[in-house]
Amino acid sequence: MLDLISNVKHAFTTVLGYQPSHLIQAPGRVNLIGEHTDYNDGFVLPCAINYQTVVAAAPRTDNIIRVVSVDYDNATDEFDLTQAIEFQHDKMWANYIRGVVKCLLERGFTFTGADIAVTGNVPQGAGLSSSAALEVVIGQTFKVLYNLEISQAEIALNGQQAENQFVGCNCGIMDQMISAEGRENHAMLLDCRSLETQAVSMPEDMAVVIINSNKKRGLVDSEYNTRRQQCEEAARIFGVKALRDVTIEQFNAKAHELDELVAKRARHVITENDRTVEAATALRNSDMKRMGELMAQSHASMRDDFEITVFEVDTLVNIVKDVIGEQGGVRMTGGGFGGCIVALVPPTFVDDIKAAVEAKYQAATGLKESIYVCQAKDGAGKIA
Ligand code: GAF
Repeated sequence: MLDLISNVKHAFTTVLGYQPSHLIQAPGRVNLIGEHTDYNDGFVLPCAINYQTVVAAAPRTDNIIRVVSVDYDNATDEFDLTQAIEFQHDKMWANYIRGVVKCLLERGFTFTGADIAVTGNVPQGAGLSSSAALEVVIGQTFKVLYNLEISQAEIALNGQQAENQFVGCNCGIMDQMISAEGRENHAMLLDCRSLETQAVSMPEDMAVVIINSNKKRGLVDSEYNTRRQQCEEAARIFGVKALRDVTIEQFNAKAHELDELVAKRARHVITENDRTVEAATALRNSDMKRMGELMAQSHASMRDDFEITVFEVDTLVNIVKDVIGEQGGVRMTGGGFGGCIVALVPPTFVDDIKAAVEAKYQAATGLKESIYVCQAKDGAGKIA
């Protein structure tokens, strides 16, 4: 984080010409279990990670927002709060900031401009929520600069709204909520209907290992939207608001009335919800054997029923499984169609995992992995 801070301060002072008044951060996340359940009003169990988006900022009085993006060669964006805030087709990164600002204004928050420099080390396009971290850090920045009376949950909802309505990606609420409300050394059991959260302490003797398959995530938006539609169709047939309201017994009794593909999608969501709630208990009790079983079932369900894993990701999961046996768990994490796997393992296994992946993954897939050993960190806030 020290590098991020010094880079962002440097960009602020060199490009904008004076010292920032505040430093703010928001983390990326890894989801331990509960995939594609958030937009079904279900449960998720993510934790915030020690990869963050960092902002240096200062307020202005002339209704202008100026932004410098360190990660895009100090590219800049500028807009006026008194004019319509337009989508930028040639500068995608700027739309996350524009969208968040526009949604804050629409919610009735008032402020008079800002200078913002932004950087981050959340891997982009890996399924670790770099977009949510950016949306949340910008919401948090305005909260800090203008003492806005906005809760962390509303910062998350505002970020999701920006992504859904301005950027045009139909995501659920998990990523923004964990980035806004994560807690050090804890995972978060989130009820995506009520937005109630429970902090679940991470067992001390477990490492969180994230391995990026570096398989470029293809067709993510269209496949994601198709899955959402299939889940909505299943909910309609069951006559409920969302699949969260269907038990596995109810599903089994009526599954034959559903189109085969829709039934598989629904079965993933319904069983994943149950697994996620049980996993929170397993984690809380440091019952890593059960946690490992649940993560394995989750992966199989994503592979066979929801059909969102790819060869590279399945390969990584199998390599890690062969190393850890019953000592922990491993599964794909995030939206799918590429991206990362997550393993919860005793720290003594980390070197063996690295060695096994290095020896086998590239040989099997032609791709080179990236490995991140992470800790669960606090959600968004001011950097002291
Ligand atoms: C992506 C989405 F942004 C989340 O809302 C969630 O649906 C996830 O995919 C799948 O669990 O990260």
